[in-house]
Amino acid sequence: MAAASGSHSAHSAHGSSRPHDSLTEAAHAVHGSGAPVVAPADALDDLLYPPAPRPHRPGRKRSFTMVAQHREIEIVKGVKFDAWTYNGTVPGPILRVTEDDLLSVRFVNSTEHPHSIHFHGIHPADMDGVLEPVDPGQEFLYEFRARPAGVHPYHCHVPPLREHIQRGLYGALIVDPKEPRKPAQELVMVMNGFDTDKDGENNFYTVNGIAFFYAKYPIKVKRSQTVRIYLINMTEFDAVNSFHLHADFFRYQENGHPQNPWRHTDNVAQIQAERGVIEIDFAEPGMHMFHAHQTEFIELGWTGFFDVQDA
Ligand SMILES: [Cu+2]
Repeated sequence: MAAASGSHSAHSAHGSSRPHDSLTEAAHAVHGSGAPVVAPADALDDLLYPPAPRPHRPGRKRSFTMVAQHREIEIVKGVKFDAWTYNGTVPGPILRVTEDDLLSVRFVNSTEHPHSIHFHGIHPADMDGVLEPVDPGQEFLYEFRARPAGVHPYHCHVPPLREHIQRGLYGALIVDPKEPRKPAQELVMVMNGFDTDKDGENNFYTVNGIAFFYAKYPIKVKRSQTVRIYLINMTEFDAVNSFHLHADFFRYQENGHPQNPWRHTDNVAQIQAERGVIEIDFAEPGMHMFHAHQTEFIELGWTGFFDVQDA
């Protein structure tokens, strides 16, 4: 299935009638030079760079508004997707709180379908976003104490769940631990796929919503400070997605839960809703590739570079 959708996607992505040319273009895109990205370099900043952490202060209230809204988004040059979004983007906004904050999320449904927000984590059952679908034009207030520390997905939980997720209703929630993590260059990466021809298989794979984005615009990091990535997989249709780093190793903590051990690797696989924290102390400067190690995903958009600088 992957090979068939792969060649088809590369074809439709570039509007060429000659598959051979399209595959050549895709091969260029893998290395950045020909990446068919129309968005400017800062287009994904709000989805890549999380807000700063705040010190632990039990009982502090953190209020957010999340609006479900339909929006046509562009996955790759010339390929549009009829998305269902939280606040207009796929993935939705990064929510960041500290353990024991009172997380208060006003959810407004501005679409014509019922939706909800289901947060992973520990909270009262009636705040779980499963048994309380929010009808069109209605709203709901989710309020609970944020725990446990880590990185968690949030997503719509209205059936058919597969449809509501693959359309784009998901995002990242960071819950900072009481004992703060050491300062780092922090990034959020939500891995996903897009079924742009509605055949039940993904045609493109991205990090943070735009195919090939970080191949065209490498992520600049300093070698002198740890790079910390909050990584979540929200890919529908495929059983697994993954993150592989070239030319170095990293440490990985499942769920970002402070009591979970770190393991050392250059490749991590996640099923849907699985997540974790990656920390990289780059040994060498230069361009370090990262991508899914389902290699068919690479030419369908899931590839990028860190530009590691010594300065
Ligand atoms: Cu929904």
